[in-house]
Amino acid sequence: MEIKVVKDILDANEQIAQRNRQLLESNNVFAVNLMSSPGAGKTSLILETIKRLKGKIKVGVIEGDVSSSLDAEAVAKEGVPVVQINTGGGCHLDANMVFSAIGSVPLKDIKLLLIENVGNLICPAEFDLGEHRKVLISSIPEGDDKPFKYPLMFHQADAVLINKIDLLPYLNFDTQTFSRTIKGMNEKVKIIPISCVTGEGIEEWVSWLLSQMRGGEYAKRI
Ligand SMILES: Nc1nc2c(ncn2[C@@H]2O[C@H](COP(=O)(O)OP(=O)(O)OP(=O)(O)O)[C@@H](O)[C@H]2O)c(=O)[nH]1
Ligand SMILES: [Mg+2]
Repeated sequence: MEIKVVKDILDANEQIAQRNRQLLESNNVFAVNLMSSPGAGKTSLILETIKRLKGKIKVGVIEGDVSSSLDAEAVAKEGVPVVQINTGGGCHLDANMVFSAIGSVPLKDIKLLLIENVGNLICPAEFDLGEHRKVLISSIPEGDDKPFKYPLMFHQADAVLINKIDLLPYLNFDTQTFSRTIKGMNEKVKIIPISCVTGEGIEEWVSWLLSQMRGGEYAKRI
């Protein structure tokens, strides 16, 4: 019986996620679900991405956190529309939370919606939000064994960004083995080493993001 309940929840989530996707597409908005453990660099990446796309593509942001609006305040300073979702203890965003927030996002004015999920490598992988791409940020201080411990997240990601590579000289992290392990689980995944502090790799990330948007049916309108 318990298994059935879980399945019902995920089925209901999937239906709302599809509705979110249709709503986004009818407004020509491309959505990215950014996932990582706490502190891996989701907000830092959002801020870097906004800076690089300034004057090129209008961005909106949905910030998911258990509590506080600190990340949303940092994003708002960049002058982009941002909506905060507080899950009140929940360890992930779900499609219904995003549906509630989307109503406050000016979809007609933006082309790209960045959704910062709650910092957690487990539950966010289970819940489709209606996004077009899932991006996982895995950072050097977390260690290179994470694909073995949280396989679903690595298996589902369209891209894995290896963040904080400026710290490589100080920590034991084997980037090549890490990348090889991920490719073994998910052969189509794009892997980009980045640093939100030095800016290394951010250009490549933004190029990949734009290529994904341009590959979609809304491409010509971007
Ligand atoms: N050295 C280094 N520090 C970084 C880098 N990116 C982010 N940080 C730092 O890591 C800390 C956490 O970064 P955030 O961007 O807040 O991480 P987050 O994933 O949004 O964190 P939560 O929202 O709490 O889950 C901050 O102190 C950042 O300055 C990086 O590339 N290198
Ligand atoms: Mg954050």
